[in-house]
Amino acid sequence: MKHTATTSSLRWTAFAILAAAITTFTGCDKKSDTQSANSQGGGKKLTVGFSQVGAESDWRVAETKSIKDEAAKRGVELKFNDAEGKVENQLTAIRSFIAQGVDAIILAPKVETGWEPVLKEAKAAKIPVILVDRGISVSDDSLFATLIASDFVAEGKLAAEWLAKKTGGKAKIIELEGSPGAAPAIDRKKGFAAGIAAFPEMKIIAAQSGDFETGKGKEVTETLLQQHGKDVTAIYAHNDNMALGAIEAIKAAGKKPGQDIIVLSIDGVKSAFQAMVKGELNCTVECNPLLGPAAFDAVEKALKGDKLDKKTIVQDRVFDQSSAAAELPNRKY
Ligand code: GYE
Repeated sequence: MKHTATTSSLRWTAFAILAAAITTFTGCDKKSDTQSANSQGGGKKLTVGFSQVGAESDWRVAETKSIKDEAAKRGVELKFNDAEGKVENQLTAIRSFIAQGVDAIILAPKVETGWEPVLKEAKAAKIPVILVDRGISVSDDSLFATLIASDFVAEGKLAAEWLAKKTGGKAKIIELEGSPGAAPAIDRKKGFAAGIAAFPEMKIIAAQSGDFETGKGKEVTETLLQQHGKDVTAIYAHNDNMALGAIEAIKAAGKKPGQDIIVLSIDGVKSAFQAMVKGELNCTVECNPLLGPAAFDAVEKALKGDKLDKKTIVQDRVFDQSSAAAELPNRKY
């Protein structure tokens, strides 16, 4: 998504001017712009709870930082919970945010299912929930205000298209999947499968979850290379961190990552660009984690009662070794 600091501050200024005008019109005490913008009527500082999955990848660390930085910039009090990869911890965190009476909740849900009861509790308490980065499946979409995320099916397709072009439509692929039940794992698999469907000589010969982590990506690749090492020509990982782990495993097996085996993944974190510059990673499809500004814009709109789109799609790009060196200095995460 093209959400620059400039657009953000323009909107901010417009909002502050509007708030000041309303204050003057209603004859209330004049407050500073910041107080006005943060107040929900009474000059009260906004309190927002953020339930984060964990810190399993560089992407997620960047997302956490973006949300924390944006809260600080806007003078919002952020209650942050790191669920350490456990859905139960996310449910507990959300219930605790509700009990504390936060103004809004930002949720990065680990998996797609199981959210209805807790979201109903938030709705009953009139606390808007903004979903960031991963979608959920619920029967009633009024249970969340909006979802701000990338199109993971499209990302998987872009990865498949890049690989088809690179290999002339011929590859024996190991797929390193993300966390079971997570939207990006489900959709990146779906998109990739759709992308290679037109190429009968592109086959996934093994697929296993590496839970979006470097260490697990390495472990799983080691095992799969022992079983399929002679055949594998490409490894497609649902995120960069697992690809970086796979690169280590390929080296340990005495092969050259990026040459003997093509490695491609999704996210576009700095370490992936470094690996492309070294010639070890071939391609990464960007997935922008800098969701803080859009998340807090959505919080403010939801609290004002403005209508929000149910989904905001973040725009992503494809990078490979031909564009990596030029792009590396521009990477923000
Ligand atoms: O690709 C991965 C992370 O939900 C889009 O989760 C996110 C994914 C991201 O751990 O690195």
